[in-house]
Amino acid sequence: MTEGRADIALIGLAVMGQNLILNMADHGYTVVAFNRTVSTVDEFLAHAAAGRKNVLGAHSLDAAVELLERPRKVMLMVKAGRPVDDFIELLLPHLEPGDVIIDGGNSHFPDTIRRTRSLEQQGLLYVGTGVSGGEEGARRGPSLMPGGSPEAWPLVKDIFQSIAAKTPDGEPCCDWVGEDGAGHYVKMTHNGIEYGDMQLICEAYQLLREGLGLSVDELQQVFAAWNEGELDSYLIEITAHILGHRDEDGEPLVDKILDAAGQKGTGKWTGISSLDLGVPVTLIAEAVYARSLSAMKDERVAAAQVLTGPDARFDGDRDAFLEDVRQALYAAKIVSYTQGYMLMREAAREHGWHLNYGAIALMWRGGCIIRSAFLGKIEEAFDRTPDLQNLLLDRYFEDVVTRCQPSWRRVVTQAVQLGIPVPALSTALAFYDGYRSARLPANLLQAQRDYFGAHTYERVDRPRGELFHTNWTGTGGKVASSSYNA
Ligand code: 2AM
Repeated sequence: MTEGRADIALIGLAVMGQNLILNMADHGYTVVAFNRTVSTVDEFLAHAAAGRKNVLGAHSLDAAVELLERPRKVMLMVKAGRPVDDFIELLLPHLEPGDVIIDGGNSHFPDTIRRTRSLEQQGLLYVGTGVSGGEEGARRGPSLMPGGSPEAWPLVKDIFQSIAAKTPDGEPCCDWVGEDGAGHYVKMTHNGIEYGDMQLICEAYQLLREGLGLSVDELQQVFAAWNEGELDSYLIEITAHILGHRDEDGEPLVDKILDAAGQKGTGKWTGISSLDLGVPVTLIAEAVYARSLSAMKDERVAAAQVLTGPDARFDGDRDAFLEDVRQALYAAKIVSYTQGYMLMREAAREHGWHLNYGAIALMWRGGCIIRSAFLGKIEEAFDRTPDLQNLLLDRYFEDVVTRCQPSWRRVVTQAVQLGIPVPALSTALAFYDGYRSARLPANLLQAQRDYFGAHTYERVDRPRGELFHTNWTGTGGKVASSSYNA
């Protein structure tokens, strides 16, 4: 290979990085591989990439960059945080204006905003891309969510869209997301939604297990059947597989797994961002808290000895309840995605991103963990109404929640009576009821705030923006009901 002939360099040869290289090579691109621990480069070439003429190893950054055609494209698949900044620093002396650095790690979006600005000031282009689908996705087709310098998109588009997963219609699950940190923000939101989807499935599982008393085998059949209908998704599919998996002694493995969940932080970031932006993304937040509560295993075991609740089994129509749970799950899922989209819309406003919401659904349609038939419905909704303000107001979703609503209410009611926690299913319903309320009790809240802190309030019979204060106690000086404009 002569100088300047490779299409892209990829730094970071953990499994994700290696698989992306092999995926790119499968699609005819010539890729340079480099890693901090250089011996990994040789191992990769000798084994996983053995015999591939279009995978080149480099033993230094200098050598890696030398092999690239211009403008150069260098993709980082290293640990998020400091290592990304360190590699950018190391790369800078070897690059020139117009070259592109791509970060495919799970970086927090504020870091991507900062890096894009800093590199653009130096004449370089930067892409922060979400990569979802795990190791298998990286190898066979991930969902890719690139954002950053818009001028970089035409330079990486072919490679990205070739290696990305494809929808059932053959469209690539990769499109330009938006400016600076938009790609990593959308990936973060994807992960938050993933937390929510998983929690909803777990609540359905527990209701059926504890409430209905279904066996693991029966549950396996229920989830397999659900996967044939509108809930058709990767997460429901793997749940059915998990429930069918036996331990070495022939017992269901799921029963032997400790009920204390871990997390890596992207769900938490979504929750924090929602609080920062003032968007009620309640379902994802509950999903994060549900993991936190699960992790308090020892405390729960001790509390279970002391605290009591109903000890009831569901004694109604089992088949009807099963169908109720399925419908509740679908309705709550719609609320979760509605909240996720509300969050992205507000983040776009805050950061000046021009997000294409239909394209985001398309990117999530295949390759990633939340892939589902349902995302096709979201894409259709944005096709129908590109500036759709809220998913719940799309005619398809409105119809579904109307249809599922009686079941959803029965399930939440039953869960409360049985004492089975369903934080995600119930917060979704509370959100739905709040969102469709023309009047909420915040009038009283505003009165309380004005009472103790003179925070003022607006009136229903006066224009918005006109503020009033009442001297509620009649003491404390001469504060008449004054009004002024904010
Ligand atoms: P390594 O093989 O030399 O450890 C995933 O961990 C990838 O990120 C690996 O390629 C790893 O390189 C790289 N990585 C982890 N921490 C790093 C650091 N502090 N600096 C550079 N690369 C790092």
